[in-house]
Amino acid sequence: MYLLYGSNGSGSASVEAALALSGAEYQVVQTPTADGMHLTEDFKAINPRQQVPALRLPDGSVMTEGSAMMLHLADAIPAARLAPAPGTPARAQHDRWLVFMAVNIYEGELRKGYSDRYTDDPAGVEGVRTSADVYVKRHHAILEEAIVGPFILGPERSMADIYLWMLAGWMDQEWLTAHCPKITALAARIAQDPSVAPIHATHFG
Ligand SMILES: N[C@@H](CCC(=O)N[C@@H](CS)C(=O)NCC(=O)O)C(=O)O
Repeated sequence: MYLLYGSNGSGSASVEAALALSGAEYQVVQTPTADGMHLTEDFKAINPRQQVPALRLPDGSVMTEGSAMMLHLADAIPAARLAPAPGTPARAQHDRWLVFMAVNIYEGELRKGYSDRYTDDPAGVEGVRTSADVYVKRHHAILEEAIVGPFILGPERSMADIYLWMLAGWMDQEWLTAHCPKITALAARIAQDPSVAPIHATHFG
């Protein structure tokens, strides 16, 4: 049994969708960041960084970093076929784009959402937010160009697509529809999957 420490609208959405699509046995331990549940001593013992998601594996060990969880689940549950086989060129591209999204787009979203943490100057907060917004959009545009279609790598859905569905959900939908039609369509396909639809409603409804 996997235990996913998560919060609605957070980076736990992609891991929850990955667990559901993998057919894994799992439970979500609600850790709402809006209520400060990630700041408790109990949660600090689970993730010293005091962020969600955190994932407790069936052996009791804990991992953090949502993108690493996606890669781990792909390899731990290969029957779900949510990533190309390890060591193949296709897998290299899969991992490339997943990490691209984690270190650029997710990171940029944090600068948008927690702008005050990125400057000591109160007058600079809005500038951090607006430059992060431009940065996130620029990286969506790069990804848009790279999508083979209908999914990132071609006809097969992968963990990278599930991750992109989450990031797309955080975007201004009007901007995304106008500038990134491939991402918009891909995210809609993931959202409409019967296993993901209730998770989509919980995180983005
Ligand atoms: N690098 C981490 C980032 C996790 C993260 O920033 N989570 C946010 C929610 S999306 C969080 O817990 N924020 C609460 C806080 O930082 O106070 C990952 O990719 O999983």
